Amino acid sequence: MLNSVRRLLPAFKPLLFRTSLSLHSTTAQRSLLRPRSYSPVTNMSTYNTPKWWKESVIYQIYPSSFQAHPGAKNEQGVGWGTVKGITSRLDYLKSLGVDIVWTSPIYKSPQADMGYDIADYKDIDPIYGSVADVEELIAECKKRDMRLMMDLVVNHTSNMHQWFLDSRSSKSNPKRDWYIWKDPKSRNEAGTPEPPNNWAQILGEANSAWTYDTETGQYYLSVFTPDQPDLNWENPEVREAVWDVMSFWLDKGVAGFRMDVINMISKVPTYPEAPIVLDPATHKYQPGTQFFVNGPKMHDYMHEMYEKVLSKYDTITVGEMPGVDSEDEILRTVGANAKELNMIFIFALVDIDKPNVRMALKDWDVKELKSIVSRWQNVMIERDGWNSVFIENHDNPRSVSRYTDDSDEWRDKGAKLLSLMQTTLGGTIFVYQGEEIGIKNAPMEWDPREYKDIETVNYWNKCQTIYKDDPEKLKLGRKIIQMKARDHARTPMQWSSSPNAGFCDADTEPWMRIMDDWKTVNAEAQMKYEGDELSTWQFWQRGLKDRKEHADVFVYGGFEEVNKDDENVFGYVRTSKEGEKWLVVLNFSGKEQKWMIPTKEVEYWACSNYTKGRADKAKSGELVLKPWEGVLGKVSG
Ligand code: TEU
Repeated sequence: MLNSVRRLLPAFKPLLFRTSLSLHSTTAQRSLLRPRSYSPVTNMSTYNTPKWWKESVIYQIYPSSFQAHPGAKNEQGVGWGTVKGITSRLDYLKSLGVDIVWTSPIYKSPQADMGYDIADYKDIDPIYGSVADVEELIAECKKRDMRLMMDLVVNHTSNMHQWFLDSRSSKSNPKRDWYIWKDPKSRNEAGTPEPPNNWAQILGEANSAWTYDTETGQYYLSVFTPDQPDLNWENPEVREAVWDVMSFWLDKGVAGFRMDVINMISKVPTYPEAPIVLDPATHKYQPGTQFFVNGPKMHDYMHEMYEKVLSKYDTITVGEMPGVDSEDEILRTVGANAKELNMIFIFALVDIDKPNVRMALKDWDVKELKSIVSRWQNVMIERDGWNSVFIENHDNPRSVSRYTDDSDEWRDKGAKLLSLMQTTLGGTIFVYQGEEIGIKNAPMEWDPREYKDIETVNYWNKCQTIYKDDPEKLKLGRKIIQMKARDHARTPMQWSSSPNAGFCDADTEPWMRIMDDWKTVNAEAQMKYEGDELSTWQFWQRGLKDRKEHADVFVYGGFEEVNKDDENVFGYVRTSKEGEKWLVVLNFSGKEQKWMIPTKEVEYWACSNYTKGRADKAKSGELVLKPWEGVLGKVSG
């Protein structure tokens, strides 16, 4: 599949320009890293001090697509997931091994960006339910010894938030300074204004990050879309308002927050022009991320948040932090004594195929994947930080399609291989809705109009305008959508072979097309599957259970990558403080591989993605791995 894309790539140069501040670690950067082989957890470190938020299993719910309760429809009469629907599935989540449910935003919102545009932080959107429903969800979680984590989206609000409506109403409104307003850079002869700088919108890269307001003759900054004006964090009233929102939900008993683009809250105050990295013939506006990712005052704001709110509660906090690669910078947030956040989402792995904009392609290989994973495992152990372990979320394509082979022949093996990797890595583990049954990307045959996400809609509109006379580029545009669109993660959950996959009522059309394979690929079928090997769901359940039972090793243990130079196989040893050792060997290729066992004797191979129980394989010397095979072996001390 990748090969056909590679052939098309040279025709599509503009998207391959590199940013001066690369969002990935380049070869040059990587060579500066200290060579790392074995990272034991030292006595000085608090890395392996047990904490509930370290060993919890978190499951991310994309609420519109998870479960509609009976009779639930949105205003357009289509099936839409609800809070009551989530509550009805808590037993399912419990049986998978989940401790914390994180739901993407369910607050009041016009849904321009699926709830990441919030119009009232203290209310729930009626399409999802009510505050009382959330209180019930919290209580039902508690009964099962589970917790609820909310999404906190405070880099920006909706343009329909009362704060913004007030702010835009006049230049003298007391809320004017709650957002970032600037005069036009210039006006042409006809009086048409030019935005204050050339920054591009993130979810519509052909457009400006600034939106003009004709009433007051100024632009406001809206780095994602015009519907999402950026809050002005320089203003202390804004920060107080955010602390108030956080306390509101923490007082209701939520466990903590996943914080949306929390590293974008501080902008370089001079708002400089972005360097030209995309072809200016087709892209008038350029990525300005380097001027608002980990900006000058970010850590001041994070400390204030900690002091004013987080230090008063026992919370779980996860910052979404795209575009930052510096270890020092990341440790300033997640270091044990940083007094900022418990952990962040580092984007390196999910950006492995990203050049300078997300809707584009970049080649990658298994060695790169290995080095990214090993690097962050080692960094956090050596520098007393903490990792989040994830490869899917609502902004990314499906992992089985992206990192393995999603054909009928290999899909289950691939999904289980990725499960084995994640359940044996150090840090707090995140499972994304549908990942546990190996949902894959929608196929090429889906018309681009099936995609609902504003990013894809804007991207496809742009392709159709810019490349209207170039069928090859349009074809590549479609391919990019098939490989990268965020909607792959947003198709409704496949619960069973009942109508609409059990997602919504039989006589209600789901808000988004369900994957065509739901009759065979669904949670119910996989939970009761009986065969020579475990289903993907059962494999996840097993992995999460083993991880908990051996938390000393898999959550808190040391990490050592082995046979580093192998181009296809990722091998590593995890070791507990007491010396319990496990070897993980993952064949990231569709071919049989021979691999030398580097450790002493393997006592037994506890699991494989090809078997139900123990695997019968060589215990020393040469190990033969089948395509996409992953094995976990107990190593003698
Ligand atoms: O995403 C921020 C982000 O930078 C990306 O993951 C984003 O999806 C990608 O850059 C698009 O090319 C967060 C949310 O997770 C996402 O769903 C929202 O759209 C975005 O913030 C704005 O709130």
